[in-house]
Amino acid sequence: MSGGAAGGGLGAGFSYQKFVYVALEQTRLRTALAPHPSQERFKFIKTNEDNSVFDALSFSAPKIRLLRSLTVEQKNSVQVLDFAAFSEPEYDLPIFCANAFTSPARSIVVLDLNPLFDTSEHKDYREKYYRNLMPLIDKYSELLPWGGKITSESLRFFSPVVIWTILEPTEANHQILYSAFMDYFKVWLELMDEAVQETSREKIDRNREAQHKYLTWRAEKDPGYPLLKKLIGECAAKDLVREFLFEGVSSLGTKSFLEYFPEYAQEDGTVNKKRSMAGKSFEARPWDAHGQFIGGDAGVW
Ligand code: BLA
Repeated sequence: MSGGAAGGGLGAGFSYQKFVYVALEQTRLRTALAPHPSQERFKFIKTNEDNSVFDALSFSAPKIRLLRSLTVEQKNSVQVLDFAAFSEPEYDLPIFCANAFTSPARSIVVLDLNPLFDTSEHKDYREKYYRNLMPLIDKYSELLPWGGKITSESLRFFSPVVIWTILEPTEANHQILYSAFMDYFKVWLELMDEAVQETSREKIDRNREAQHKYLTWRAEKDPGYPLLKKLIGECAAKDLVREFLFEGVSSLGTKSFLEYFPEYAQEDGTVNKKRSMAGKSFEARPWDAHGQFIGGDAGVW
């Protein structure tokens, strides 16, 4: 394929708006989306740079606690997509996670149904949600190959069907990404449709805490944060992260980051600012075709 539309040869010219638009359209075919309270607050995000545009949308629906999307577009340079969906704690649904950072040099992509519970430890959870999804990985493993070494801590938030890839930002790759994004999102919508409400208080509490742990991790360590800080300033970036992107971090639970991730504690009791304590690893995809983790000890915490 050639480099795309006239003048659009740079990958960073490709927009993620269509991804969001079509995903919302697909969602509305199945359920009734209502604006989430955070949507009004984050409608207009003031940026430090004239050429960058933020677009933030958030909704809830029956079974869906929060479905939110953020795109950032900088003319002819950077394009960002951060799209996620979280169920109500009455369901143990995986968290839909689509993150793409595209510059003229490359696209860094994570697309996954992030498990609520670590799939190496919780084999029942792996069987329940991922056993039937392994064909997704067969479909995309050549077109969207494993992106190489990655922050080790990230692995425990990933599922055996995660797409972690670094791509040349061509139009062809953008199309492949679009197709993978839609496939994964439709799977999530199907799981959502089929999900049966949990009635055991204990299980609901467990789901809620697992989601809170995930939100706590991402609100503190998300790789997008430095760029957000640069574009909108530290205060606004913190607010966006805690009250929009990972909304729920202040309300779904009371445990602190260090209670969940004590390995980040410094002697004076503050959180180590390093993104990773364990460093990068996993040169190759650490799951086999059946979704068994084959990455050795480094991935098991
Ligand atoms: C890089 N983003 C990365 C990397 C990953 C992710 C794995 C590669 C570096 C690394 O190994 O950490 C994404 N990591 C994730 C996701 C999870 C995770 C989704 O653990 C979920 C559990 N990326 C964004 C947004 C921005 C962004 C919104 O999603 C900017 C607003 C930027 N990501 C971004 C940039 C890099 C990056 C600039 C490269 C710089 C770096 O590696 O720090």
